[in-house]
Amino acid sequence: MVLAGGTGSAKLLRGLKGEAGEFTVISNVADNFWHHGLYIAPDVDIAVYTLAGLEDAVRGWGLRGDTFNSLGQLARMGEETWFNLGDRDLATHIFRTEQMGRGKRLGEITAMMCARLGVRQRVIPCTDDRLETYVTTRTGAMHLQEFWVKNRGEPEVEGVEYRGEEGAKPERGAIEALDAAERIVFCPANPVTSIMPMLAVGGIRESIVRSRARKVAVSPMVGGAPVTGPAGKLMRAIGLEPSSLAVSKLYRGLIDCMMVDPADAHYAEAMRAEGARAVVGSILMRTPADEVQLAREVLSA
Ligand code: FO1
Repeated sequence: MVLAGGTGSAKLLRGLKGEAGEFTVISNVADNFWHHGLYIAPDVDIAVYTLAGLEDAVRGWGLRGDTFNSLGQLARMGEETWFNLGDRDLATHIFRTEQMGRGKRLGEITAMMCARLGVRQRVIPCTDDRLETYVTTRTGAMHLQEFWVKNRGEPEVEGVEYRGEEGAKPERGAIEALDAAERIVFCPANPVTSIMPMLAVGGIRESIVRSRARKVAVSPMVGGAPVTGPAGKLMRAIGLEPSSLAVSKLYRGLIDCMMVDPADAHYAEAMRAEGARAVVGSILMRTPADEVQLAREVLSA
């Protein structure tokens, strides 16, 4: 069982795909949003595309070899084009939005996508309810995609909120999958925008706490900065230093061990006080061989 966010998670999923065979992914949905009348679910799509072998591994999102002609035409018609929807990627969003219009749940639609794209693993969006990460800036609150993609993560951040967290119920099958898991893996995902929203969904945190599974996290930080993405700025905004130690504090009570880079080996003792054993090794997945190696270590940690 794997808890996954976006681009950082995809690398580990790719490694796990070959090593672990069939497993379940619970995917973050708090960066989902409506755009051009379509419902976009970036983390769900990154997981599905990666497990289907269709992902653009260089960009970390979208489909390999995709083109952007539709976006060009939208620009010509004076529409917003800050979110790069590829021509083939658009098919996913059209399919999802159409199925939603027919009353299908996000979980059902994702299962259909997996079946049709030949994905052997199960991908379960953490909730079918509204759950969205909003970033509070000096000029007001904005959706995570608006902050990160439209504004390139530049605005000063004052806080982070998960809109809808009070009422978000777990998607069908999520709790059962957690309860049945022998191992729960926290991908090296942004803790603030990917893992924490999933933990805010009713019952998910509690299932992980009570689970007797081996619980392993891969740190998304190396030496005081995130490997990718806006995690550093957002962690500071919620009063935490961007470090592996701070991530272990966020995951207190949820994990047995955390894989950290040698640059973070000095946190081992402090992490132990947070209840997590530090497993020091190479966590930077620069090559496909690194992804496989880390997946093996995660499966034996
Ligand atoms: N991320 C970007 O930084 N720029 C983009 O233009 C962009 C387009 C995009 C299109 C489809 C999709 O599924 C994801 C896309 N992403 C893009 C990634 C995404 O916004 C974030 O990286 C994830 O939400 C992080 O979890």
